[in-house]
Amino acid sequence: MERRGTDRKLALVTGATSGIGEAVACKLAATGWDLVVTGRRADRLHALSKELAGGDRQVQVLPLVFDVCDEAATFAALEGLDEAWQTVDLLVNNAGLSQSLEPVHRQDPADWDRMIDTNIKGLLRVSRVVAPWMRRRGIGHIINLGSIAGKEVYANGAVYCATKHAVEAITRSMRLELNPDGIKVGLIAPGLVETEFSVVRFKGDLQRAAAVYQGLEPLLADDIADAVWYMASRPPHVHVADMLILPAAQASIGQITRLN
Ligand code: NDP
Ligand code: 8X3
Repeated sequence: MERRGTDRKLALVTGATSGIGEAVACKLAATGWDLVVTGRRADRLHALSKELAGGDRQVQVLPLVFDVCDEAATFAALEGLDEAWQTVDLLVNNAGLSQSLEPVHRQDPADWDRMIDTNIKGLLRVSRVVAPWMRRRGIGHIINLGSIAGKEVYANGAVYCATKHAVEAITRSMRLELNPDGIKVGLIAPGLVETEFSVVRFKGDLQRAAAVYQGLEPLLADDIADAVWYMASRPPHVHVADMLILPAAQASIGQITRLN
C-alpha cells in the first residue's frame, strides 16, 4: 500500500490485535498519526486497520501480519516496507505474553522459550530493523512495554519476570546507544491491566483469568494508551524516560487490596 504525503507522524505498534497495543493504535489514530500495526491474527489486524483508516484526519493504516518469534518473517515484513512507511517516528514495542504460572522446577520449558523469544528477542528483532531507519533521519522515539514484573518478582513468575527485567535493561542500554542519534528510548511499566493477557497466560482458562482481577478495579488498556500518548507527545527537549503505572489498589507486585 502506498503512503501518501509525509506531513503526518508515523507510529509502528507491535501486538495491535488486542489489549494495550490495540488501544495505543486507536489513541494514536484519533490524534492524527499514521500507523503500521502488527500481530499474528490477520483477521483482527485487518478489521482494526479498516476501522482506523480514513476518518476526519484521513490517517493511513498498514497492517503487517507476522510472528515476532520468526526472525526471517519479522525482518522480511519490515524490510519489505516502502521508504515512505519506513519513516517511523514512534516504535511501540508492545507484543508480549506470559505463559503459565508455575515454579521453575515444574514449568514447561516450551513456556520459557515462548516468553523469552517473544518478549525479549521479538523486541530486539523489531528494534534492529527500525532503529537504523530512525538513525538515518536523526529523530525517533522507541517506547518499550515493560512491567512491574520488570522491577519486582513473584513466585511462579520467574521467567516472565526475567523477560521484563531484560526489557528494562535493554531499554536503558538502547537509551545510551541511541541518545547521540537524537532518539528517545522510554519504558512504560504497568501493573495489572485487564486485557487478554491472563487468558493467554492460563491458555484459555477464562475463570482463572477473571480471578486475577477480582475484587479490584484494574487498569484498562486505554489507561496505558494515554501514557504512551503522553510520553510520545512531549516537546522535543523533554524525555519522559520511565513510567510505572499501577491500579490504585496495587501497592506492589504482590500487595493488592481486594474487596471481597
Ligand atoms: P494481550 O494478550 O491483550 O495482547 C498481546 C499482544 O501481543 C497481542 O496483540 C498479540 O497479537 C501480540 N503478540 C503476542 N505474541 C506475539 C508474537 N509471537 N508475534 C506477534 N505478536 C504477538 O496482552 P496485553 O495487551 O496486556 O500485553 C501487551 C504488553 O503489555 C505485553 O508486552 C505484556 O507483557 C505487557 N504488560 C501487560 C500487563 C497486563 O497486566 N496486561 C502488565 C504489564 C505489562 P497476536 O496474538 O495476534 O499475535
Ligand atoms: C503483567 C503484570 O503482575 O501479571 O506484566 O506480571 S503481572
